[in-house]
Amino acid sequence: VSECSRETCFVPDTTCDLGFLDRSRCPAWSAQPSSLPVDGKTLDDVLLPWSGNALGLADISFLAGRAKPLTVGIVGPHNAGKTTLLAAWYLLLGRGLLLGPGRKFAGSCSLLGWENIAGGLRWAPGLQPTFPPHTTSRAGRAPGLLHLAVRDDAAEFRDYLLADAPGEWFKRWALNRDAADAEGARWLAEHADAFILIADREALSGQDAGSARGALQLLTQRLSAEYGTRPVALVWTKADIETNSAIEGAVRETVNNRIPDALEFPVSIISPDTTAKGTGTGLIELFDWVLNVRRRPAALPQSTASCSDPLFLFGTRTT
Ligand SMILES: Nc1nc2c(ncn2[C@@H]2O[C@H](COP(=O)(O)OP(=O)(O)OP(=O)(O)O)[C@@H](O)[C@H]2O)c(=O)[nH]1
Ligand SMILES: [Mg+2]
Repeated sequence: VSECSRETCFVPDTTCDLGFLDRSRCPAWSAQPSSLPVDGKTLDDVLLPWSGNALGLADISFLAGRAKPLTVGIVGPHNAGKTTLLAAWYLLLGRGLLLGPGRKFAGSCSLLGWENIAGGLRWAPGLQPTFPPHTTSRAGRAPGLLHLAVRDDAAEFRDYLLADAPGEWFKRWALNRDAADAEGARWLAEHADAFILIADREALSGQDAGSARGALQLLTQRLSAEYGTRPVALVWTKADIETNSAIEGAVRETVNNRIPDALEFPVSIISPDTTAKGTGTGLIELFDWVLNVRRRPAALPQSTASCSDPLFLFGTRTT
């Protein structure tokens, strides 16, 4: 909970959003003078506009000031492997294997957030790797957006925001687009530049495969009504698990019918025996797809003016 009365201010997590380095001078802060100083932080500490944790909606404005980040919505049911996918990417990034030739890591404002989800997967000698704990619906600064900046050989710089949202949101959103507790899913549907639709191979081959299929088909229908012309990847997670081809075929058919241009990627954090590097299956290929997502260029209105100078073209009125 912020100590400031303003909803968009998260002092002492981040800096004062009105720009006051000396908090006692901020009119919104002085409403609660008794709460100074906080957590051993003195007034002289200069705070950054980010805390390092996963970013919330109010936090991304300072990032968007540089250039609009490309936002990727990872859409899928509960326990489908969404967070694991992000964690696996982070660990590959740390080993220098994720970005491929010609691209370089250029910073992140949510390293702590990445570390939080990936810490459990980090391998330590003598320990079995474990999966991240379940992510629950969180209120407030959510969905958790993980930030990554990438620079390529042509010195082109890009910010990416990868959304780690809980499966519950999408379940409610699939049933009812306007559900009160699907706010986060709606935000993603509106703002994402690309979608990763997660199909959980474990759920689709297990005991409740029928209901998992139904839920995924419902989610596909919802997404198909929302994605417009944005790129969609259909990702089969837990690709190491035996498939139920009838169920998988039914899901594939629904996706092909509803979102015909969706590309398919099977991924798994388990590497096939032949690769000694331990890079999993399909993870790097999928991230390469993410890196190549581009926003559609803005469409300018058709001009009916007959002026040949582009500077005056749109200002000219034809009467
Ligand atoms: N066999 C196998 N299991 C996996 C793989 N990736 C994830 N899992 C399993 O999937 C479970 C759930 O993973 P999460 O990443 O937490 O799922 P999630 O989609 O983030 O779930 P919510 O946040 O609750 O919506 C893990 O505990 C693992 O058991 C994989 O590649 N192979
Ligand atoms: Mg999760």
